Amino acid sequence: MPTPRLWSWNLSPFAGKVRVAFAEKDVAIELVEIDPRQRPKRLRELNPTNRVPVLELDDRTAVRESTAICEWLEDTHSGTPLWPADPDARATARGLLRWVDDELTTNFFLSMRKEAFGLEDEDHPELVTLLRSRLQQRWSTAEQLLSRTDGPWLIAGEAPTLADLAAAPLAVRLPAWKPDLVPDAEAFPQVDAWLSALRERPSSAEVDRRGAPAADR
Ligand SMILES: N[C@@H](CCC(=O)N[C@@H](CS)C(=O)NCC(=O)O)C(=O)O
Repeated sequence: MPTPRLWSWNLSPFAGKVRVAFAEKDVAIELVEIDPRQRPKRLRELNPTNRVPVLELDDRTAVRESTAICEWLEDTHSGTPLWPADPDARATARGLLRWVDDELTTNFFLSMRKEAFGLEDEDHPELVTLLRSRLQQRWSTAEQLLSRTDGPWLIAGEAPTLADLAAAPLAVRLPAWKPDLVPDAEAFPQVDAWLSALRERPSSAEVDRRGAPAADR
């Protein structure tokens, strides 16, 4: 199988989630870095939404959406499983992954993007503050979810599942970009342990990884 090509942006948490998953699985990818302000024409050909990540498999096949790309990775490669083997645990993990993406990752990274690139005309003027307060409100739910296992992962077991790995970009970026938003370790000890465990994995280095600029291709 030729090395798959991942269209990526190093600041994208969804591209970061895919890079982390490939590293956990020990599968090589060719990384193409986009500049979100000047997206290459080829990106829209591969993905009409013009978003990253996109996995280009060959001239005619591209997989869009970070979770779909990770599912493809799991289905096509052996090695460390990204999902639990048990169907009940697997379904639970899929639901938790969705929650991490929608409630943790999106609230934080959208607030950063809106702060950096500015609000759209239709956005609420306090959108950045709203998104951050939504994130703060989610820590107690995260604490409850993590308290159901012996830790540090969302599903009981030695290794993280994709539901955990999806939070790696948040675990790395939150203390680096907005230390004041890091959940209080005394109030949320399980969340603190979870984010630390993600940061300690070698795969967390992928959060910062940049590819070769798309313009060079
Ligand atoms: N649900 C998508 C989200 C992808 C996404 O929002 N990508 C962002 C970067 S983090 C993007 O390319 N946004 C461009 C835009 O919204 O115009 C996934 O999981 O892949």
